[in-house]
Amino acid sequence: MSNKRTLDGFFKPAESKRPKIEASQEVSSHASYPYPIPHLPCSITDALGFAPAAEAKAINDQPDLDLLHFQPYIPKDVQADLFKFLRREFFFYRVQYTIKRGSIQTQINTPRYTTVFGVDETSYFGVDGSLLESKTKQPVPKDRYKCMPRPLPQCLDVLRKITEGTAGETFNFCLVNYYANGNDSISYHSDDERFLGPNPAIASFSLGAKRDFLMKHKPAPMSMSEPAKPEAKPLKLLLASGDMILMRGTTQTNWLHSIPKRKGADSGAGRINITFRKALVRGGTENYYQYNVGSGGIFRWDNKKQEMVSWKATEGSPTPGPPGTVSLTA
Ligand SMILES: O=C(O)CCC(=O)C(=O)O
Repeated sequence: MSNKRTLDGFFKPAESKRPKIEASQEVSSHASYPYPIPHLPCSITDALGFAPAAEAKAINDQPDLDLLHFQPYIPKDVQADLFKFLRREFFFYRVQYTIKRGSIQTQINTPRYTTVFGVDETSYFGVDGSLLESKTKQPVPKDRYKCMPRPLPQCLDVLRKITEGTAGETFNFCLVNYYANGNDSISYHSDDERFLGPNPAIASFSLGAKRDFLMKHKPAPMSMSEPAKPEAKPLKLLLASGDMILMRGTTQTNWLHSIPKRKGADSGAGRINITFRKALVRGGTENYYQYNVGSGGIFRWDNKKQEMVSWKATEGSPTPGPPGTVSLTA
């Protein structure tokens, strides 16, 4: 077929030719989900078969730093559809919690929307969605977790499997951040919790608006016996839609990263970040659900209002099945 646009096509806005991302008839549902999540439309799943869309650039020219930057990882023709699909279908949270320093309690309002799926290595989800012990394959006692772990929906599991192939690592957790605009952010931190084990690999995807990803070396501990290492320079990467950063080796132990607030170009648009990780022990599961689901309300994308709105189950809205029901890959 010729690539030339016909006269007819010339007068129609190109946008109107694009089919809307159709919702799949199949869904992932689980007793822990507020509502089912449709499977990825075939057009997106098929295109993901071509990922990674570009070879990675290695960034390892600084002390203790080992990064791969794929620009992009997600093929260009489905980046926008995947972003819109995930923003439309996921349930999000705006988590609040308190920290105590000495006698002073401070309330923290997480400055972005979050959601999380997965369970640590000591448990896994059976085909019926129930939690089983990895060692014994027996049901996990009801009081094992304070939180209610959620299996990865099919739409994230597809991406997890492809990412595992690229990274040569396995992942059991997926954290999702939605930055509604340039005012949403994540402050400097490292993903170096003990429940991730030594030298954890973390694959981090960007979809939607461009944002800066800042990195700086942790202050070196003062040591009389060891010679001073060469000074590490701070790093700024511009993350675009479809990019993936694989952080590995000694990166988390030694470097901090952040997404600062943004003004100017792209600051009015939303961005989704997806990270795949592997938690080894129960503490990881408790931590991730506490800080990414919490105990507050649910938010869902409202396409008319073009913003996240508070979501409540209403009569007639799809409800999760009884505990244990699941259709993960059906
Ligand atoms: O949004 C990003 O790119 C970074 C997210 C992040 O650092 C995290 O979730 O720990």
